[in-house]
Amino acid sequence: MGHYKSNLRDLEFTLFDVLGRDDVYGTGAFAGTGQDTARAVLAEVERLAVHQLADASVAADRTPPVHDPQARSVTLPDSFKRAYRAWTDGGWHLLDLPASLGGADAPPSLRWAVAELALGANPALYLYQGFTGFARVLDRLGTGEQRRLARLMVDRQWGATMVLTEPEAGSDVGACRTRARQQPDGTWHLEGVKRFITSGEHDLAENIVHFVLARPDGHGPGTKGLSLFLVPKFRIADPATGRLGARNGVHATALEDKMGLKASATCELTFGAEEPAVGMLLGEEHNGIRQMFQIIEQARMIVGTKSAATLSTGYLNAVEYAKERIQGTDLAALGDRSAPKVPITRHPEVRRSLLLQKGYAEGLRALVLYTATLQDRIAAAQAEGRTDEEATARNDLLLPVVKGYSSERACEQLNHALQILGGAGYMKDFPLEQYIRDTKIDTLYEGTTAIQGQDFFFRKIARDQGAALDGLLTEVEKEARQEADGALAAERALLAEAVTQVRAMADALGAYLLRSLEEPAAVHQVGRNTTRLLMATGDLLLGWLLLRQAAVAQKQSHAGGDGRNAAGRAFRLGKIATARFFAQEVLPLITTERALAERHDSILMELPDDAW
Ligand code: ST9
Ligand code: FAD
Repeated sequence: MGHYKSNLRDLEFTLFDVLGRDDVYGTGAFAGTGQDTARAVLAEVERLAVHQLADASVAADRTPPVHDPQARSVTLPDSFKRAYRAWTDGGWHLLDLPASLGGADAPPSLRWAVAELALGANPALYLYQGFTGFARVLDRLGTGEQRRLARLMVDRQWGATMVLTEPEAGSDVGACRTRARQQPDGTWHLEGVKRFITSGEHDLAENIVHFVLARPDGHGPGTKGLSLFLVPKFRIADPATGRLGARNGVHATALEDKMGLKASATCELTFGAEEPAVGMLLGEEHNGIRQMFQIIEQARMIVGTKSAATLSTGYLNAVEYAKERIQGTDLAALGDRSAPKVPITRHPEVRRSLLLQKGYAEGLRALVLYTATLQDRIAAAQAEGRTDEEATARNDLLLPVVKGYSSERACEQLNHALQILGGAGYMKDFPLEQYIRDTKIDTLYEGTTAIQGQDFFFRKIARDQGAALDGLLTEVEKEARQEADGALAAERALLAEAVTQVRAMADALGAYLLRSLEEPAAVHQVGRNTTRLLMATGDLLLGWLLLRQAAVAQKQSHAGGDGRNAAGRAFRLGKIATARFFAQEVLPLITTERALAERHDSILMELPDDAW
C-alpha cells in the first residue's frame, strides 16, 4: 500500500449529506454532472491517486528532477512522467474546463473534491496539470488569437507558469524590475530574472507558456505599472496547428534545491539574456496585476486544498500506526507491574492529539468544500447571466482563510501527527517527514500567511466595512442558536460565544484602523493582529462546520440511517465526538486571542534594533 490514505467517505458525507450537493448536481448549469456521475468520478480518481499518483510522489522525492545547466533543461523521473500521463490520459485535467475548451464543465465543488484526492497523493503532479486553469484565464481575458492559443494549450497539453517573483520582489510584487519593450511588430521583448518559478522548466510537455508580470518602459511604479505577458518557451510558428517555431529567449538558469515538494521543478527563469524573449500582451489592456489575480485566486485555493489534503492523509497514517504500536500500560493501572501493555491509543495524551488532528483534518476539508459551494453558486449564476454578489463576496472573504489558515494549521498538526509515531516518524519508512517537508511551502508561496492576514482584514473586511464578515458570522450564529438538541447544546453555546469574540476582535481592529486616520502609528496595532484574526476566524469556522457535520450525523443516528452497519455507526460517533472535542478544546481559546488583540501594545514597535 502506498503512502496516501484517502477519506472518500468523509468527502462524500461533507459534499452530499452536509452541503447538499445532491440537490445541485445534475441541475441547471451542472445538468451534465449528476450525483451518480460525481460519485463515480471520485471513486475512479481515488483509485488512481492511492496507487500510481502516490507512488510517483515518493519516487520523485527520493530521485528529484535534474537540471542540465548546459541545455538549461529539467528532466523528471520516468515514474512521475508515467503517473502524469495516466492522469491526463484519463482526462482528469479537463474537469476544470468549460465545454467550450473541451472540458467537462464540472461543478466547482466536485473539482475541489477531486483536487483533494490528487493533491493528497501527489501535490506536484496537480500543480503541473494546472495549465488548464491558465488556458481558462487566457480564454476569458485574451484576444481572439490568444483564445485560440488557449485551445492549443488544452489540446496539446502545454505547460504553464505564473511568473511574478524576483530577488527584490517577493511579497512586494510591485518592486518588480523585469522590463518589457514594445517592438514595431507589436510584440514585446522582456528582460529580467525571475526566481522560484513553479513548473518553470520540465519535460512533461513540448511547450510551456509563461504568464509573466513585467513593467513596460515608461509605465509607473508599483503593481499598477505592471502588465501581463505571454512568453512561450517555443515560439508558435503556426497558430492554427500549434506547430512550434524557434526556441524563445527564456531559459531555466537554475533549479532550486528545496526542503520538500521536490517533484515540483522550481526554477530561476532568465528572460532576454542572449536572445530576445518575445512575448504578447495578454488581452488589449495594461492591467497586469488585476489579470494575474485571476490566476492567484485559483492558486491560493489550490494551496489551501493541498494543505488540507496532506493533513488528512497524515492524520490517517498516524491513527493507523497508533492502533498497532504497543507501548506502556494504561495510566489507570500505574504501579501494577503485571498490567498488560496497551496500544498507544490508550494513552490520553495520544488520544487528545489524535482527536484534535481529526478535527482539523476533517474541518479543513469542510472549509474547502464549503468555500467551493460558494463557487458553485457563482458559476450557476454566471450560467444564467446573473451575478451572485453574496456568494462572490463570501468566497473572496474566505480565500485568505482557506490559504492562510489551512496551511498554518496543517503544518502545525502534521508535526503532531509525526510525534504520534515517535522516532519512527522521523524515518523515511513513513510518509510524515515528507508530508512536513512538502507542506511547509504552503505557508510561504502564493502570499505568505502575513500577506493572507492583511488581505483578510484590509481588503476583505475593512473595504466593505465588515459586511461580508458580518453576513457569515450571522449565519454561524444562527446555527449556534438553533434549538439545543441534547448532546450538542453545550457546544452550540461555545460556538455562540466564539462568534461574539471574533466579532469583537474584528471591531477592535476596525477601531484601531479608524484611529490611524488621526494617529498613523495606530495601524501597527492592526498589523500585529491581522494574522491572529485570520486564525481565530478559521478556528471559529471549523467549529461551525464540524458542528454542522455532527448535527447531521446525530440526525442520521436518530433516523436509524445505516444503524445496523457498524462502520456507519462508528463514522457518526466519530463525527459527533470530534465536533464536541473541538468546541470544548479550541473555541474557548478565541476569548484569550480577543483579549490579546484588544490590548494596546507599546513594546513591539518601540524596541530598538540593537536590542533584538
Ligand atoms: C506563487 C506560485 O507563489 C506558487 C505555486 C503555484 C502553483 C500553480 C498552480 C497552478 C495554478 C492554476 C491557476 C489556475 C487559474 C485558473 C483560473 C480559472 C478561472 N484579490 O492592495 P494593493 C490586486 S506565485 C484580487 O494596492 P500592492 C487588485 O487588482 C507568486 N485582487 O497591493 C489591486 O488593485 P485594486 C505569488 C487583488 O501593495 C491590486 O492587486 N505571489 C487582491 O500594490 C493592488 O493591490 C503573491 O501572492 C486579492 N486578494 O501589492 C504575492 N489583492 O485594489 C503576495 C490585490 O484597485 N503579495 N489585488 O483592486 C501580495 O499579495 C501583496 O499583498 C500585493 C501587494 C502584491 C497584492
Ligand atoms: P519576503 O517577501 O521577503 O518575506 C519574508 C518575510 O517577511 C515573510 O515572513 C513575510 O511574511 C514577511 N513580510 C514581507 N512583507 C511583509 C509585509 N508587508 N507585512 C508583513 N510581513 C511581511 N513565485 C512566482 O512568481 N511563481 C511561482 O510559481 C512561485 N513558486 C514558488 C515555489 C516555491 C517552492 C517557492 C519557495 C516560492 C515560489 N514563488 C513563486 C515565490 C513565492 O510566492 C514567494 O517566495 C513569496 O511570495 C514570498 O516572497 P519572498 O520569498 O521574497 O519573502
